[in-house]
Amino acid sequence: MTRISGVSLRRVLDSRGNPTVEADVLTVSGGFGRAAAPSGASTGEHEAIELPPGEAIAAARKHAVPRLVETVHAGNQREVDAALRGADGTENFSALGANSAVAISMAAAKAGADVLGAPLYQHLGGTFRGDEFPVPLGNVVGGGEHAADATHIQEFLAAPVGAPSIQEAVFANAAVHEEVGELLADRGVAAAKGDEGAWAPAIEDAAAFELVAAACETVEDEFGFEVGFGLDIAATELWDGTAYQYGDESRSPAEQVEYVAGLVDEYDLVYVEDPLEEDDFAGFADLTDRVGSEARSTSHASGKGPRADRTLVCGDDLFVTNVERLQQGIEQDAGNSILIKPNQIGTLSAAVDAIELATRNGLTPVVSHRSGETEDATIAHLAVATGAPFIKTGTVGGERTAKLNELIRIAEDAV
Ligand code: 2PG
Ligand code: MG
Repeated sequence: MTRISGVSLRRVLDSRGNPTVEADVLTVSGGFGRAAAPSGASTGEHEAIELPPGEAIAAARKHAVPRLVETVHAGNQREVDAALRGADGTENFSALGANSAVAISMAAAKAGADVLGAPLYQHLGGTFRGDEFPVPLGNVVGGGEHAADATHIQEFLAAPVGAPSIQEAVFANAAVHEEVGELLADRGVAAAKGDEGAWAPAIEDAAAFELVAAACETVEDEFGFEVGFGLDIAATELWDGTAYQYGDESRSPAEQVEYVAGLVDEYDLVYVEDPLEEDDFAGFADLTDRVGSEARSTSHASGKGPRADRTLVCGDDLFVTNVERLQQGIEQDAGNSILIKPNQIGTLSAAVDAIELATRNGLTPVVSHRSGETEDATIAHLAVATGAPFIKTGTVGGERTAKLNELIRIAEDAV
């Protein structure tokens, strides 16, 4: 019933105004799924390859579509993704483009769910899926590759770890975003928004820490549960081959570990992503040893749950959702968390493999958007289906709220 009868591909707009790949998958019984590939700006060296959308579409039409149509079942995700791998024939989707691959992979999953009449999270997660909901990490201030003349640290992320429901968590993050906007206005600082909708003011990182800490505290009091915060340092973008460059300030790898450990202590950070450059497994291990194994010292006892009990040291560019790189991290104790971005690896099956390997080894998976996004909400379903404890998907802006509002709808259905 889920046998694929057609695949169509087109170029659509992403949130940065760039073209990206959208795929439709049809089944013989009339099932339909549509999905679009996101696109990163601070991309890791070891990610699967994103081709220019026109090229990726032409390659997929030539090599992938003939393998899928009339042969493969949309309801069998492993079969779909193996066909995509076979059509590509490289290690990193450089022939097909990870953008075509992931769009087809996600569209097939939706077509499979459609035939079954099940919501996507249920189709992907099955009946033994838990009923845990991810805590949304919400970007409220940022710079780096996502905004010019703003903070060096790419993302300051609100983390409402004490929220009793996904809905309250989502609204708490929006409240932190609003509060930061008001604090900036009070100080007379003009601020545009970066690629993910976070404020992008021309302020020092130190000032951003004070603003975000104050805003989280205000929202915590207002909502009555713990609202901590975290960072995506995106350190590869600061790394010049010898040191980390923060404008006029420079930090050696050892100083970087010291600096980040100090920030974790001072601000009781819930989460630190990419604190070191993308090949520094040893540095990740060092920092994880310093801050990732002990209980957080939060003074805000309210609602403190198991999700907030240790600082997550998360590998994004380090692991690139790749089980081989994750395995290396596991062997070296480099990090205690992995960011999961399906387009970094090209298929939903490979993303689920990374989540499962992480979970089996005590690492926390965090499902994530990209800075360039569309209205596609597949990652909301993936996070719920796999019981991922966190999802990073922005705070405001239509392409971000598409995922957040979908989580609210899923919760109504699933809890
Ligand atoms: C990141 C992401 C998403 P980009 O670094 O984690 O926030 O950014 O998509 O630009 O890689
Ligand atoms: Mg990152």
